[in-house]
Amino acid sequence: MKLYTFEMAPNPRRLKLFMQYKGIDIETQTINLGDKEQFTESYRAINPNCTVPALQLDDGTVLTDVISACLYLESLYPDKPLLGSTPLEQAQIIGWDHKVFVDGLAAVAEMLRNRGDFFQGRALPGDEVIEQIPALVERGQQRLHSFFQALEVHLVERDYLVGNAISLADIDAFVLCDFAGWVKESIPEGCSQLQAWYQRIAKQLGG
Ligand SMILES: N[C@@H](CCC(=O)N[C@@H](CS)C(=O)NCC(=O)O)C(=O)O
Repeated sequence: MKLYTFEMAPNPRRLKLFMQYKGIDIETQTINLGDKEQFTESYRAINPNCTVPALQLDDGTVLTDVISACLYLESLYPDKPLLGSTPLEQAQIIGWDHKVFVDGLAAVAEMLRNRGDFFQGRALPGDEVIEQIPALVERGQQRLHSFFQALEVHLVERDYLVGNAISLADIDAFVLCDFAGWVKESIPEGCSQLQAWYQRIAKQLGG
């Protein structure tokens, strides 16, 4: 297997933390998004979507979504499960992970990509020209604030988003909290449950 990634970007970081927690080590090649290496012909041949991460399997199949790479790796490396141990846990983890992606990570991406020169014509990932819509910056901020509140409410009397152990949903929400810093947002002062959960997850992920 070979992993194409750019570790500091949020989606690659989700997969990195998942693999790190489970002790999975895979040959890795960096695709530098800062230098726009995702658009080179050689990388397009691996992932025509021009996004990272991409996990290339030994038979040449390429998984281009974090969730599919995690599901695949969880089957190969079942120790320290991060996708649940019962059918109900599995369903709830996928549900929360979906919310984190759509309501959290996408909200920050909406704020980040709809302003500034770097993302001009690239308001969404991929090589299609998508113009920025500056009004989406404020909408993204509203969505992010609502989601932080939703997490705060959910975490009352809970140590983890689902069940009694860390899961991919926690890892992805943790990445979201750090990604919010890219648009100068952070866990709101009043969200004490979320703050405590963040410290708990940071400790388990090793800082
Ligand atoms: N559906 C993909 C999304 C991956 C994605 O959007 N990755 C971003 C980095 S966080 C990317 O490659 N962006 C390339 C670009 O902005 O051109 C997944 O779930 O992994």
